[in-house]
Amino acid sequence: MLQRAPCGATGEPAGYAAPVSTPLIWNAYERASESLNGRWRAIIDPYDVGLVDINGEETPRGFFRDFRPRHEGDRVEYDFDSSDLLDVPGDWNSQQDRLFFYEGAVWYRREFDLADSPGGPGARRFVYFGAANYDTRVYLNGALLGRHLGGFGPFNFEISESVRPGRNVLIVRVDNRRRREAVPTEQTDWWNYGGITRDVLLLEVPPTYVREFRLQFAAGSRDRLNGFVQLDGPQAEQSVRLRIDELAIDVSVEADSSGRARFDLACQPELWSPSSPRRYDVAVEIAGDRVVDRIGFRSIEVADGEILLNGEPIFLRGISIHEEAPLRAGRANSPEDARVLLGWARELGCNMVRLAHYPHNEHMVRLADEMGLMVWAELPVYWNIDWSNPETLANAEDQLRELITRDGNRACTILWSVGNEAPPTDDRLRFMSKLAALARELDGTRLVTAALMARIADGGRRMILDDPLGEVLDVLGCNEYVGWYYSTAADAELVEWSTPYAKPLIMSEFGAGALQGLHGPATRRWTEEFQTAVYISQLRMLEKIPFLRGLTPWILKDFLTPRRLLPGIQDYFNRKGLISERGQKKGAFEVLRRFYAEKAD
Ligand code: GCB
Repeated sequence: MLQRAPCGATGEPAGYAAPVSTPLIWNAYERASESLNGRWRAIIDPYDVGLVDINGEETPRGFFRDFRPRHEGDRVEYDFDSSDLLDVPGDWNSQQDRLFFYEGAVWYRREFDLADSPGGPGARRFVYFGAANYDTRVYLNGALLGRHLGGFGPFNFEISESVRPGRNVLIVRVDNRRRREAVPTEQTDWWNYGGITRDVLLLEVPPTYVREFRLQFAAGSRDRLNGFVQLDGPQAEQSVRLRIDELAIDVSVEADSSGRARFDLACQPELWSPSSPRRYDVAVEIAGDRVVDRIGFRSIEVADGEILLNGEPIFLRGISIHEEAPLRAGRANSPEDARVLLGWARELGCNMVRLAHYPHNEHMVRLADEMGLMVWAELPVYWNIDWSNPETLANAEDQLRELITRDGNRACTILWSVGNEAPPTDDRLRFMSKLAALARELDGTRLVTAALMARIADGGRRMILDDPLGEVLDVLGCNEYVGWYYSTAADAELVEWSTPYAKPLIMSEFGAGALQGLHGPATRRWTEEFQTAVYISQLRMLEKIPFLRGLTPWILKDFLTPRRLLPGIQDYFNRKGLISERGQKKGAFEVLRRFYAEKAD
């Protein structure tokens, strides 16, 4: 969520619902750009000395000013030039031992020389962040550009007015302290990686440019493409040309005075599917700007309790994944990380991945699109959110907007999940229903889901999925841990499932913890055999659920979390991975792989 730069040098924004300062530029990687990735200077500032004085008031000596002593006797108690270096993109926790548990502020500095503008006079420039966790303030040449809240969404600021020829100083303060009112809130079961965790780009666009573009099948159709273009700039009212050469499409539409142009075309492209992830180069052209996106077209619907991909019932063979690097502790942030993670999912026989519990980086989604892996995308509306706080809702809504703006053209994304495992209170129902409604308003072409929890009845013999939120979802998700948090593995096979909703169910989580390489009887917790036994009986139980249409077990790989403290076993890792953090597969991987091989079409 973006906030307008308030008056004053640093000053606190008035509230979470403050207006957006610079609308998000879609498809940043396809623009003329310069990468600002690399080694940035960083000052670790646990007491916020760079922001406030001893009374907590805004300090006139804020670090964003990048002061240096003017003479020998001058007092300046920080110095970017001799400070540490941190990698961007990258979480700070995995870069220095002393930052492993750190939650607080870090000031980053990156200097850059403005290259000659290939776009010529009048070109507009933006600084774009794939994500930074969580509360980010961005300053250019000593002035605040604005602030962004949220750890997993892209954001950008226009710097056309403040950037100057020659040397420029970009200073970014990132604060990852957990807050009650934040999304996510204080408690999560994953590492609170702080820092500028995704790519940073300097974008250049013409004075009037294509800011956003969406093209997908119209809801319910496979022969009509529907979408819009949003122009930004002084010449917003002009002709917009849309070209898909491979489909012999070349049409022009007039944008209205707000820069909006709408498309509705009869067209029968080859369909995108896991077995044939066909995509087309789609070009949008206006006077002075041209952007290309590679887009696949498919339909996704529910009917009679089935999930229909391109009109055919499909069973979702999924796995849940955290955005953690495959072979080193830390946030995943590169195309290579995505290739390993999604390669493992493919090896498992998946046709779908659940990117839990927040929007993952764009490399991941683009690669899934290319590989033909369907995606469940999720908002970090997790556990005990501040449901009755309107600013928290506004924040969650903004995170949803960022996600849909970024990924609205990805055929792979079939499900928007508005959250995970929240208690069925009225406030939460209202909050998550609003998110579901917003998802539909912004994108009527995909399905809305959430990971719910079932009610345990008859001493564990019956599981009833009657969470009232089920009413507003297209697809039910459910997290259950029969055989791990309750009952035994053997009990799983006796459990009967029911729901009052005539809707398809994806079992969005089940699993058990095992330390890779630890062997013993199947009754001994933490052994691979224990985990395998849970998978075997879970899969038998799941086979008997008549409305089950998919599963995304928990989870592909062991991941860091401050909630898992058992020495020698967990050591801050959630051990429910099918693969260890060193990339070694556990026995249960093979159990699921075989199950999926049998289910494969
Ligand atoms: C859940 C949560 C997930 C946890 C998992 C666990 O239900 O959705 O984030 O990591 O259980 O391991 O307990």
